[in-house]
Amino acid sequence: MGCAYTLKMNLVKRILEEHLVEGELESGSDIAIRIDQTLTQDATGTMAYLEFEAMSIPRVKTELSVSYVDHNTLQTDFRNADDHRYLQSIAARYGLYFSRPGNGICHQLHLERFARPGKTLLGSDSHTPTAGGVGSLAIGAGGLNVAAAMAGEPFTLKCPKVVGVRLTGKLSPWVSAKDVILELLKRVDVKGGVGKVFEYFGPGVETLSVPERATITNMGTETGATTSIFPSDDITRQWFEAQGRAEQWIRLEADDEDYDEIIEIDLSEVEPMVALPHSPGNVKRVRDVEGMEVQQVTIGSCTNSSLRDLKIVAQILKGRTISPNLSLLINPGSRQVVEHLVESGEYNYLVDAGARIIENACGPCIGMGGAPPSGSVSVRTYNRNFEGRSGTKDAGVFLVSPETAAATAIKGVLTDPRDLGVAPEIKMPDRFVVNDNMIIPPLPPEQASNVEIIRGPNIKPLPDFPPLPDKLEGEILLKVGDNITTDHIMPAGAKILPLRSNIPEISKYVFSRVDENFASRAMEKHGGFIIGGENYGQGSSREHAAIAPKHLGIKAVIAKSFARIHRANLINFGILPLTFADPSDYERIEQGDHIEIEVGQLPHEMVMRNITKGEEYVVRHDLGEKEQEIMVTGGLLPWIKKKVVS
Ligand code: MIC
Ligand code: SF4
Repeated sequence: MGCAYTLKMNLVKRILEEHLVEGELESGSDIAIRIDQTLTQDATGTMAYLEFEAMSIPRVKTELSVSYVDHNTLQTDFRNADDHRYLQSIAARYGLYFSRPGNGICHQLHLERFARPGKTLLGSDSHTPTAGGVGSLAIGAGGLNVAAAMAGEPFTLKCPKVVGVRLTGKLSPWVSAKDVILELLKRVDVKGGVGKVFEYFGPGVETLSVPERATITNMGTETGATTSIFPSDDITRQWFEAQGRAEQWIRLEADDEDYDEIIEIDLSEVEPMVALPHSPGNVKRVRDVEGMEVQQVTIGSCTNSSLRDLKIVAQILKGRTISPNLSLLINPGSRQVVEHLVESGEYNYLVDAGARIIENACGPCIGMGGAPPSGSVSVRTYNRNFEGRSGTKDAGVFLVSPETAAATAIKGVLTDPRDLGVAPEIKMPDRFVVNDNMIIPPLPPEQASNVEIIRGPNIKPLPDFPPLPDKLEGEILLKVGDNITTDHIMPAGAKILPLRSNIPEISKYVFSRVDENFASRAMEKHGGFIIGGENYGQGSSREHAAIAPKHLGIKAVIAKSFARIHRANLINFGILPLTFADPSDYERIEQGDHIEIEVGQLPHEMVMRNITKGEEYVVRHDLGEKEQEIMVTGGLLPWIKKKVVS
């Protein structure tokens, strides 16, 4: 069990301690925590439920599990629709809530309807920390980890360092929460949060509404952080009351500021910010880069699709017309948001100004439609601007606040919203319209056990995961640089996303945007190795970035460092994540080199022989005891099956 009970603790420690099942609350050491809630979305969910089914558990063991459909809603053929039907039947059979397509984006919906202060939430999507906006300890993970949590397994993670972000002051007109998180990204970049949780505190907290806090915790993901969290205070209470969930609110505030590190942000000094292509960490002041011509503006996504955000956009656009040189797309976060916009008349301001309002779903954020023209500038309120993610490889995506996006849509050039004069006021409702008719509740167990699971032809069974051999050998199939994202490894978008339930098919696209021959080379050589730089696998939680390479025979990735979720996904699917003892060895290895590693019983240091060059390098792993067992067994699924049988 964890450290002795102390009354004074920061929020993160307090929630971790209440959920601790194994280990000590010392940063960097392996701990396991009980998971209260899970969420999945359709692009990672089908795989997660195939994995859950393979665990032979009759019903989810969590307090609450929700299956959302929001990513794959284009339905250009039967495949997405088949996945939705499969997910609905799974939810009915195993005791989950099912949020039907069109209801909204998982994170916005979870914040509105299910997230609770003090609860742990594990989601198969990297932006699960959105729920940290109401004081939930919400962590993104691979689908298999979420499946294991639904089966009642505790979730293992490295006990994070807790960074206190002290907010003072108050945001100026035209500046909003997105600018705050961009300011943080400017300071810490896309790796600065690795192994850490950002806990917000200080007098500035009470100046931010729940949706604003959620924008900040949502995009905290882009720093590489395990999660981000706000306290649950009177502002949070008002949110719960307005959502008709007053009884689910509890007060939860840090009673000690014993942070490992403190970052100070004076909200009154924050200015409109923008992340330049192709990294969310490439942040500048809008003032410093304003004026460039823009061909597309998109507003929405799980970062900025709340009622607060779309109301301000509507008020800015009221009575105006968007610039003739660009198009404006809006993907709202939920039906609740849309219903309020309609009721207040603000929906018309958007439509009249020329906005193309699309479905309440991820949409253009993940390249599901709405691709910008070639060579263009797309200004988005989203959280990621990785190359090619928009669906247009040579477009440059700029990430901004809703205020900056709306001002830009009017002017046709990147615009600091302060140039528009007096900032509009918005009025938030005291009570939200609550209509959960698109959320199907779990069936009682006696009815659930009769439900038939419906699988379409695109849903292929999981591949086999054989145990780790004593020796790994083969060719270096690819060498890449720093900050390789999961969008590089396993691209998404309208063409590839529908293949998420079909590993043999989706495997053909591994690294396709980096090297189109990668998959065929890997197949021809019967697998091999990948060499990566720093922060390999940043971004999404998609476990396809591990399963698909596994299917192609990838045995190990040797990198300078790994992003948290991707590292866990590699282990879950039996690919060994190794780092160089001497990072300069990275320079010596080339694509095509033949290498051998005796892994035996997985000592923490091993010798990697480069047969082609006649050299040897020391490589390391940092796997904890349980992770080593999982790796040797061939992955988390065979490990859990073995545990269930024994
Ligand atoms: C993303 O924003 O990249 C996604 C799509 O939501 C992913 C999940 C996925 O790849 O399905 C994420 O962030 O985890
Ligand atoms: Fe969906 Fe985009 Fe949010 Fe990912 S980042 S969950 S694709 S809206």
